[in-house]
Amino acid sequence: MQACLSAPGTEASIKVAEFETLMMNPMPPKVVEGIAAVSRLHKLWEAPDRDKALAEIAPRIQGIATGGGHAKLDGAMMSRFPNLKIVSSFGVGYDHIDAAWAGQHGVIVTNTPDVLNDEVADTTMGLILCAVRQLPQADRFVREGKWLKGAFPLTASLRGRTLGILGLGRIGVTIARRAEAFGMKVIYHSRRPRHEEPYPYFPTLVGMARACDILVAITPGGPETKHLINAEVLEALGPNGVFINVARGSVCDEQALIAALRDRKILTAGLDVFADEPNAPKELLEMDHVVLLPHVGSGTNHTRDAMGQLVVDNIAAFIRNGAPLTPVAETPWPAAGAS
Ligand code: NAP
Ligand code: 8YV
Repeated sequence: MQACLSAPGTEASIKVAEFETLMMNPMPPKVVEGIAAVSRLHKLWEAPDRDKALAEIAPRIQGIATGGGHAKLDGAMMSRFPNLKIVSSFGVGYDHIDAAWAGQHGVIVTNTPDVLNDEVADTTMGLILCAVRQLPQADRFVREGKWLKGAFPLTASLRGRTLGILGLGRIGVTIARRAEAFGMKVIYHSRRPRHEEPYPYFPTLVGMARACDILVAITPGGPETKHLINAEVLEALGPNGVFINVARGSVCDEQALIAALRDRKILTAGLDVFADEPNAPKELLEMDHVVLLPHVGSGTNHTRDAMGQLVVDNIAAFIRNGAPLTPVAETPWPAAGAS
């Protein structure tokens, strides 16, 4: 590539062939190939001495591609790259990146919103059905030969149940539409009401927990949402209540959840995310009445390809004209005040 394209919003125009991108850990092969096609890609994991390689290339790095496994990218790490302009992250949640630091230091952070809404909403409905109807347990019942000795016990039902959504954002709304099709009533809590949506808004989470039967968490992670789901909320959900977490493990106080499940303060839980992935707490592993998934909300070939494409497209668009496609709220583009 010979082009020397103007890059508004950056200090100078960027020669495409000179744009250097760092990938610290392996990403899906299509992302690796895509970024290598639009810039000079450094695969840090292939370097025999990572620290030495980083010290040598750091001044030339303008882009970082990251994601998968949620390796932390904090201010201390980003400050090692004096010419860093863009961090393109795989996944819509970016609680593993210090986006506030990036915003204050002129670094754009991009994520992969919208392309995964349907997949994550499908997984959520699957998890709700599995938890309420105890489908994985029923599968185990057949495999273990228990059906030969008697019928599987009757379970709870979705009939007449109200779904409470914590975080009626892009994915939350997509879940709400599916829940309506299942005949469920939908209510929600977030910091602000969404007046364009038809669902009743609850200004407090405890208030919503009291009014719903199945509580789905689908907010971002990070300090602002840490342990929103606590003992009080679970108590309010009640003994027939079902808790579903497809947000981040940090949103739920896992010890409070374990106690609520053990003491039958809630009926069951379906969890796709955990505080210390890939470790799930031993107490949960030992409970037969909960359903545990290994963070597979968006985990299909179709959707991971779409997410990967957006990681590549953000870097390519930035190189082409300085305008990333999906910057996060902390690093808006054009920057506030830019003409
Ligand atoms: P989004 O459109 O930004 O929606 C986030 C929602 O959370 C908004 O409704 C927001 O409303 C609400 N919220 C934020 N902070 C809150 C707080 N402190 N208290 C109450 N509500 C709060 O994001 P999205 O695209 O739907 O994604 C949501 C999250 O889902 C991601 O950040 C990620 O953590 C998780 N996720 C998980 C998987 C998985 O595989 N399990 C896959 C994709 C995404 P207000 O701003 O009005 O409060
Ligand atoms: C991904 C997710 O599995 O988008 C998110 O926020 O949690 C999932 O879609 C994850 O980001 C990939 O590491």
